[in-house]
Amino acid sequence: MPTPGRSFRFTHALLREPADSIVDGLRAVDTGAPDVALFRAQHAAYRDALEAAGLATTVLGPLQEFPDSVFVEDAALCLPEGAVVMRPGAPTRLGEAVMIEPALREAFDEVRHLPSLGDHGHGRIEGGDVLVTDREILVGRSARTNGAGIEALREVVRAWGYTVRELATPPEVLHFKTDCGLLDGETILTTRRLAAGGHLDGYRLIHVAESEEAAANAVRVNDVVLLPAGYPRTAELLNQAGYRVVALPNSEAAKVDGGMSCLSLRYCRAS
Ligand code: CIR
Repeated sequence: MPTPGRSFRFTHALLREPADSIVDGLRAVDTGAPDVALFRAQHAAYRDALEAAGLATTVLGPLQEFPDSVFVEDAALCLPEGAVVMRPGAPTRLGEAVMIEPALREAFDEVRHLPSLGDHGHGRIEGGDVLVTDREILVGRSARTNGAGIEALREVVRAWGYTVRELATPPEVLHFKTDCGLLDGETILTTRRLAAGGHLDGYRLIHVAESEEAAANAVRVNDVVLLPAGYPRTAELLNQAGYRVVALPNSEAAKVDGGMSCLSLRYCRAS
């Protein structure tokens, strides 16, 4: 029987300092380059919030050659049993997985790679498409994550007792978790477009307020929910539902399609 709360109770987090090259980060719509100094300040506030939530943080040095490497969540999946190195679907991000592995080896006794399966060859999968709940691992197929990547992850985590369920990320959405976030073991914050497929049935769903879709990439960390600032009606909905919301400025990460979950890898370690 899995430990209740294992999907949102953490002791540690791994982050990476934004590099100056973040101005060249991938983005679906160009609304201007992030201001690097402001990005660093917002990143520091995010780290402070994780520490205030009880996590010990490690911040890795910036990687100038990988503009999007501040978004560490896409390069790995951290589970209580060990870490899995992802294989990002964005060609400019593939090397990030190699670069994060030494830090994973420091933090985990076990670090696994995705196998290459039969005719499928190397799959592609990014952590932003993976939502771990207390009972299963949901993975949204997307422009970055394909069926072979999902199969490979299934293969790796089966031995740890996890079930992987493949869902669909709406085509206009970058990652599955761009549009949803775990609130507790049974509850998911979601946009209506993500929930429309009915795939999240069985969970208690809280929908973000109308026109506040970008609030969906929230992340539950111990007793608080980190929410991007600027979405007051969603924050109020969560407050009313009994969650303790910490709203964090995210304007610069948002310019390159980043939200609350992608800026850290959260995990549990005994010491
Ligand atoms: C990208 O397009 O890959 C980055 N600019 C943003 C990644 C955000 N990651 C995430 O939501 N997990």
